[in-house]
Amino acid sequence: MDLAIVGLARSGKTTVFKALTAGHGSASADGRGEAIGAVKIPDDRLQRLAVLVNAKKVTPVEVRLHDLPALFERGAAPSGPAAETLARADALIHVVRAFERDDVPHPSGSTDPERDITAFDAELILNDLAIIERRLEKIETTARTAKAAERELAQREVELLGRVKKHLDDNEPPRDVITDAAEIKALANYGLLSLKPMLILINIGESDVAQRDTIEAKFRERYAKTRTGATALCARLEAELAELPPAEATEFRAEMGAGEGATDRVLEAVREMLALVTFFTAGEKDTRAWTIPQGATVLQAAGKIHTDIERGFIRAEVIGWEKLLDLGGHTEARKAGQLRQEGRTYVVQEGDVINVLFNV
Ligand SMILES: Nc1nc2c(ncn2[C@@H]2O[C@H](COP(=O)(O)OP(=O)(O)OP(=O)(O)O)[C@@H](O)[C@H]2O)c(=O)[nH]1
Ligand SMILES: [Mg+2]
Repeated sequence: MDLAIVGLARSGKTTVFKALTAGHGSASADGRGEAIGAVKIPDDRLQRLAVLVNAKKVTPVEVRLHDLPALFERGAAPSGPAAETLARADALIHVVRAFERDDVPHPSGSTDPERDITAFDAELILNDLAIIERRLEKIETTARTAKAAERELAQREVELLGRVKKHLDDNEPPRDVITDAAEIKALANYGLLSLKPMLILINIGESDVAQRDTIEAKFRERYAKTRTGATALCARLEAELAELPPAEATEFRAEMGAGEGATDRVLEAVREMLALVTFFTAGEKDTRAWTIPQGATVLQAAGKIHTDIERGFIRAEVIGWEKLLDLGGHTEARKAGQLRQEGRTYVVQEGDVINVLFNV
């Protein structure tokens, strides 16, 4: 999963990146000047499953975070490596400045998170309108003149793009209204930024840390929708805490009323926003956690593991992680008649341990 950290200049993007990646895997520059950090999602269930099957290797879900430069400076559309990263990203983390600091001037002269959220969305919308208008111009001719099969495809595309455009014209980011998986897939190649799920991350000042929950609730109420999430944290404090030994960090957190760690909270907010479920494969060689969209079938889960496994799918043996641990393993679960045999249309549930039987 790739998450792009975006926002206006000096909103705290790099500080958020540091807070989320420090002490969690590697941060590296990719040679183009963009920092990339890999964060492994901590999951206690996975660790326990690995112990149960005596796994040689444990593979958590990995999230790649990309720290991007400020977008839309002087109204310019994203270009070069930043544009590529944005196009590939599964979701955006929009860092919004809510901290006050005289020595770090805000590009608009004052701190006003609501204004910045609206302004940033307006930039995303403008960017996408230009893309859609260019595409519509090209394809409208095809929709009128091409041979029947091609014409029908083009007409369908014109219809879908027209609908997206209507939302953009109304200043409404389509991420919250175009939610049909097939439609999102059909639009995937355009790189529409306002269609990407977005977590609004309110970067609060140190003096507001004790009010974090209240602030977060306020922004959630106002902005959280289908594929827009909202959370609040003090990036600078979190970046500093992330550098401390865990025990010390916990003590500081308690003293400051800073709650749980930033990484866990942000990743949980992303998971919730993307409506992902986690499933496990409990192999001796490798016990692994995976994520797929809510409502996905076990056949899609198989495809995530390997396309060969999807192609040769016969059936899947499925059991909830807790039940598997209670029973003591797959052999015991089978004996107890608790290892369910599921066909390709079975909808994967949170915490399922899945073993796909397949032939190649
Ligand atoms: N007081 C305070 N300062 C912060 C906080 N987050 C960031 N800053 C400061 O704001 C300045 C800008 O932070 P960066 O993380 O570099 O911001 P950025 O969005 O990456 O900036 P650009 O990449 O230049 O657009 C730095 O001096 C940070 O220390 C915060 O939560 N509280
Ligand atoms: Mg930066």
